[in-house]
Amino acid sequence: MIYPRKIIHIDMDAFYASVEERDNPELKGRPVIVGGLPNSRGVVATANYEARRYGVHSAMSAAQAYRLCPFAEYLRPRFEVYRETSRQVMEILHRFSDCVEPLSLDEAYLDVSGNMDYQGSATLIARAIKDAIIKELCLTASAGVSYNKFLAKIASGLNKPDGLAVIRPKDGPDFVRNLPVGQFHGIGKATEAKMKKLGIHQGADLLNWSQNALVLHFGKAGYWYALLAKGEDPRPVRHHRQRQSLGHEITFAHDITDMETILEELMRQIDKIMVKLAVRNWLAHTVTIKIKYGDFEQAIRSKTFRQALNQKHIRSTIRELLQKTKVGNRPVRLVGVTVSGLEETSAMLLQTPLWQDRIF
Ligand code: TTP
Ligand code: MG
Repeated sequence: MIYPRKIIHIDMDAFYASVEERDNPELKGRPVIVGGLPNSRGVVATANYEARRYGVHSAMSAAQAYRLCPFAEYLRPRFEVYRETSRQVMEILHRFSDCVEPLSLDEAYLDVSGNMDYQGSATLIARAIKDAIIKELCLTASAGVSYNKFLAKIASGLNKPDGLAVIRPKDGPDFVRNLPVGQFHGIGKATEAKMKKLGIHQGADLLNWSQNALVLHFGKAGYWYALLAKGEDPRPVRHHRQRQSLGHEITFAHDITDMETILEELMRQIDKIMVKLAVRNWLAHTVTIKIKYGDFEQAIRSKTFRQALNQKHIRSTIRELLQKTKVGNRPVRLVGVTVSGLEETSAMLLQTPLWQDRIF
């Protein structure tokens, strides 16, 4: 079975400056520059979009920013507030996936392949994330939706600020063909200059080079460039919390005695769990079912395998475990299933380029 990914990259707009504008409404509509003060030797941390119109940008000296935009509001950063706001942003993101990888205070990847809400549409999930951030924090974020990290991150920058852009699996390869190499993940100024000398300006030029030729010129990174040029990026979203188990349970609205209904519910749960395992590159060795009967008595049945569980035998195992309970004879109020004995696998997930475009 092939598990493709749905990845969202979230990046807050003009983060420090937006927090300042939010906390001081008098700044609204004016150019705002956060960082070193104009008469200092400091640099610009960020500028809001009004100030950017004058050419001010991050890492520029405060003195130069002042020459470009003397009438801007210059503010010292309030890191404590940005850190707290960042924590709130990440808390919102975790509601949509527990596979969240923060990259900085204002940026994170989410793998939402296992989120079946919003009709399973990553685009609708991204919209919901943006809405929650505006509603709860009064800040705007830009979102990029795609089937890998490389393209999700590019997508979040396409319609900034307050943007939402989707690069669908079927469009990825074409998109990359037209992408300047300077925007490729891992290609910095020096490599970009070297590529230009070799006549490589955009993805399409890279495709004309064999992987071997790229490796000859750029070392191991050549393998990476060859992958990116095809619109591929196998890096999984790496969330930090390590888990011991992954499970799901529900309480029925009414007690249920019918074996098939209960089996069906457990199968639905295990399908979700298997997707979650796959998107994290995890394997599980133990499966446990939990049954709570109508009188609250509980039955736990478990089986461990030397080999990792796979979609096929996990289902037959659940059926087998269920037969060791009184399900079918006694009313049941709650059922749950958990997998444990987790190990991380280095095997990369296969990706289908034309996968599920319809609900991306
Ligand atoms: P960015 O996300 O790069 O920039 P931004 O959020 O200000 O603007 P946008 O994403 O809309 O283009 O960085 C996030 C914050 O990190 C930024 O608000 C301030 C800080 N930062 C610095 O302090 N120095 C820097 O050189 C950069 C790039 C960012
Ligand atoms: Mg940002």
